Amino acid sequence: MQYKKSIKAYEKAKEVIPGGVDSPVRAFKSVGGTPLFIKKGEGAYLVDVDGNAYVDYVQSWGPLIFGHSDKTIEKAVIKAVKKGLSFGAPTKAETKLASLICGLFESIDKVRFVSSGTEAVMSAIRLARGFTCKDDIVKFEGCYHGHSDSLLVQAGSGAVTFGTPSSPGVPSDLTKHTLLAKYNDMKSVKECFKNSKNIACVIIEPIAGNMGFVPSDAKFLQELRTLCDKHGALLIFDEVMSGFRAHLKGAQGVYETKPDMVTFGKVIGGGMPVGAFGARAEIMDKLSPDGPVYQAGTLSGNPVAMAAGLASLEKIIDDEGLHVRLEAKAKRLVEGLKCAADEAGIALQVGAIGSMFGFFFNDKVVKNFDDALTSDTKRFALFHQGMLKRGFYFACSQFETGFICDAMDESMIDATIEAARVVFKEIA
Ligand code: KE4
Repeated sequence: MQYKKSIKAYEKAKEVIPGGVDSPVRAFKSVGGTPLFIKKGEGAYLVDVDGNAYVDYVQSWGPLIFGHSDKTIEKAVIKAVKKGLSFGAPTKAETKLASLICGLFESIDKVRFVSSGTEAVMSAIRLARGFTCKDDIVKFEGCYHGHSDSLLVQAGSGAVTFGTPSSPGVPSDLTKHTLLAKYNDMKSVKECFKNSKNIACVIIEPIAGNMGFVPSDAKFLQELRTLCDKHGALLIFDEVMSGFRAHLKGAQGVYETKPDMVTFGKVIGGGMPVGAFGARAEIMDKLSPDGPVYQAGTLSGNPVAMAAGLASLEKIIDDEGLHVRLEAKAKRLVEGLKCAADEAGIALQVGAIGSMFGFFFNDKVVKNFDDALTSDTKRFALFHQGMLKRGFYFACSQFETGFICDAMDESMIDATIEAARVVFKEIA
């Protein structure tokens, strides 16, 4: 493979865009090489500006559960575009998508749409603080909830990829209200509640995807629920990534525990900019214009984005076997990778739930951020490079998650495993 046009495009981009990218993790900094500039996506494939094709296990970091250029979603978007791009006024499409989401989750009576996962979480935190009249929040080391100030503390994803889990520019006056706990560790959460009587909410990725793929223990989630009830704090499930990816009902379809509030993104926009947060009416009615908690957005509920989200969600809901099919492919992939790594004598931890999967170059099971950080990121980088040049596009960081889309078939999965068998031997 040659990357001449990507290299040229990257140099040009760096002249006018910081780091040449609009989101840091895309810069390939932790895996080396030039970020690929993409010409198009087709089904399970990405094609870069040099004409190289790749089986895409990133799928825009989660949104594209049906793969690229899905005809159903494309048709819905084109139909919406012909009626106008944006009105700044309510449309029935917003009500339809909100009703679809509320119908799936018993813990959600109402939903507010925004334009990104960051905006959904930022708004949910403000609402939790407004509803409880408390200021402190608990988050978990390694969980990433977007880049709003209060949450850029020991965050995962791009923040940890660049070793800046807590970012400059965030005043300590703000982060002093963010208490940190360890994922899957109740003792550390109880410590937070001992240190503060002012906790508005606990926010968690119930299936963490931003320290690498780390599912929570069911018992841990249930104990979180009990502790939040005891102290009058809201439990927020950040399902921006796991929503509709782990299961039709996200983590709530995998675990018994019910949250007070849920944040969504990615899949609910079908590839267009959509975020959302939802809860029971008692909480959501605190939001302006009926309630005092202010939250707003020019393009919130944008009709074109709503059309893409509706088409995506309706297709998911109508396809009862979708998540079973995707999980079977995810498990086929990770079990194949594990077997290939074992043959090469490489320690690999693997996992998959629904269409989400992950693996760590690590000889121990990863249960939290500290464990994840002991992974061999140099070997991950060599794996990433080796797979890329063989036409397989994995997330460009050990601290991310991979995705299976419905456009992938078993032959692609098996070809990925065969390529990995060669790469593992090379990097052993
Ligand atoms: P966005 O603002 O990027 O739409 O959503 C933020 C967010 C919130 N919560 C969770 C659980 C998330 O995974 C994300 C965003 N995920 C990353 C991928 N790990 C987005 C990729 C990027 O930052 O470029």
